[in-house]
Amino acid sequence: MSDTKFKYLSSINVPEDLRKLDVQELKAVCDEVREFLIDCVSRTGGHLGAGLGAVELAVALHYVFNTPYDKLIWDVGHQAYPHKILTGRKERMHTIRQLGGLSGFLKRSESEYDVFGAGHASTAISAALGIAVARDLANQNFKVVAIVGDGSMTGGLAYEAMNNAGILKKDLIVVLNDNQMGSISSKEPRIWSFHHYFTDLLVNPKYNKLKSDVWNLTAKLDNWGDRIRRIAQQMEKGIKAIVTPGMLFEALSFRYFGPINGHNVVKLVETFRQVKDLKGPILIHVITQKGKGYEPAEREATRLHGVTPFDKVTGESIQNSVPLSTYTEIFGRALVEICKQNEKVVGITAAMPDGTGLIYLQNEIPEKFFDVGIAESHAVTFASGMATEGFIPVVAIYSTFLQRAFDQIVHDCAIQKLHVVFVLDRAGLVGQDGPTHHGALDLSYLRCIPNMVIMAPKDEQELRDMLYTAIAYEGGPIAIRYPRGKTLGVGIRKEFKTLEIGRAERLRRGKDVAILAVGNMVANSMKAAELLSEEGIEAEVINMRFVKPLDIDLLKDLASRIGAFVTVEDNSIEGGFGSAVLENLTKAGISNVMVKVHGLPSEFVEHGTIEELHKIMKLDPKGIYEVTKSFLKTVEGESAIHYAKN
Ligand SMILES: Cc1ncc(C[n+]2csc(CCOP(=O)(O)OP(=O)(O)O)c2C)c(N)n1
Repeated sequence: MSDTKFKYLSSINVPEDLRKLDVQELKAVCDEVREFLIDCVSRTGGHLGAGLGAVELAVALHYVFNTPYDKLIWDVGHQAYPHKILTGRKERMHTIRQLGGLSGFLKRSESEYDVFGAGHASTAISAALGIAVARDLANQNFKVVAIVGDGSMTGGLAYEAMNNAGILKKDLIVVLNDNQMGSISSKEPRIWSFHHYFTDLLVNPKYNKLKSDVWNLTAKLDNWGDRIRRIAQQMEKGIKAIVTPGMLFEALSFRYFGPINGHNVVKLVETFRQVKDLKGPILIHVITQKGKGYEPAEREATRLHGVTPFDKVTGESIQNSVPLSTYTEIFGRALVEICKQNEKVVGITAAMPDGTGLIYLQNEIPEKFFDVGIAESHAVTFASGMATEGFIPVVAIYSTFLQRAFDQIVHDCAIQKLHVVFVLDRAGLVGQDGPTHHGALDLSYLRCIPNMVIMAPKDEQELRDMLYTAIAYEGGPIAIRYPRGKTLGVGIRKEFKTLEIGRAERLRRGKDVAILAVGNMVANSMKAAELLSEEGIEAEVINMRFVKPLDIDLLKDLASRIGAFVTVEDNSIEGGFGSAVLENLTKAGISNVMVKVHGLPSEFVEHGTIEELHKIMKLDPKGIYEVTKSFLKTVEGESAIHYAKN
């Protein structure tokens, strides 16, 4: 780090160094943090806009509070890059989100300043309250501060925590970082309705007329006028207090301060100093701008929310290859086509219209599009309600975020056999976002739910057909899971085709081993089969298509011909597709097959590129080939004997 470019930052290694500065120097520190952040992220990629909006907050919080003794709990963690820069990690920022490097979110094992791990939204107030209660039980006296975005305030968990905090009356500060952008949407990112309430009322003509009527009246009352004006001023304050979000928070027993300009670091310091020692739950409402201080990110907050490496001057991505289309895009466009044919179909997202591809529906048929906020559980119950009225909701949620809605899937949807289509993008390993975001569990958590059908397409054509099939299916809930990223480029047929539920597809004939694969593991397994074939091992490769119900007829046929199966999935092997195969074989009384279940281990996989992680997990073609080969060496039976002889 250059001492001339970063005069202050070069000597700030931990917050203690920051606290030695004069408050008037903090603005310059903020400028340097911002510059450094843009420098780093332009090279590494990662989350940009949210961090830029939270620079002054991070500086002021670490300046006023005695961290790490006092505890800062950041929600989500995507806005915490400035916090990382100030807490001993600036020299490693160039490694962020890379294999072996810093995490893009918060991680307790990474730093004592990361008080609570995160990646998913709306958890900070609950965690902070737990920490405050533990503090009091242990007779300690540190401060606890939760920093939460307005987007995260669309998640019900935040209100559950505030309600509980109001009852427990613990000393706890919540900083509401309100940039009026909660949805990752290039069209309508404003989803926190309480914010509208606040601004609407202050510009409401009735409220303003009442104000001026009272004022005009008092002007006519000579001697009494001044006194009444004073009373009127009090009244106005009262009215404001009643009609601002203060009302909501105060009803929950939080003392409300704000709104405060979140980019005025001196003002923030002043405010934090004032409230620091107050008793009970406090809410400080801070107004910020996403992307603050970097023109491209201010202008295009959604595009520059999370980025690949980019040109600092233009803000444009520096990846120059022409991208193949993504599964997200294929799904988004197919849904629009289907919605045009079937008026009952609607699309639902939980604050991720761009990420899930529902943005196409929002652009083309907005009345069929619903962004419910960061509220996955609500999304599922909301969809279930619509389904009772004969609509066909397509709920598009990332695999990792749908974990939030498990009981809603069970209780509100599956028990009632409601026809809701679940579309799980980012299934499998997602790469740089790491363990909080990998979609490693969906096959396990969906498979155990009665009435559920689960599909995984091998390519983009099959994704379209599966969506069509899911919408035509009337038997209850049905899910499609597919990976992050580019499609195979197989080209797509214009018409949709209905697939037979529970029927697999044989892609390659073989006699030595059957590789049963799901989703994006099918293509890798086909390549593995070619590698095996070069060594004289002939693998039969099956595209399973359905993880539930499984194609049991096919399993029986395979078992009659081949003695060794390898199942391949990018889901945890516990409770996933391989487990399904084992269970179904047992149920069918088939015991003459040796099965190798290959997938993700029962551990949280760290971050890295998808290619790196697949390689490490042996889910790339070479890995699948190696796993199959070494499995065959240990298997007894005809195919193994065949292999051993060769
Ligand atoms: C449970 C969950 N759903 C969705 C997301 C994806 N996500 C990451 S940041 C974000 C927006 C958060 O809004 P806010 O807290 O206001 O932060 P901002 O990005 O506006 O600074 C969303 C929806 C998530 N992290 N967690």
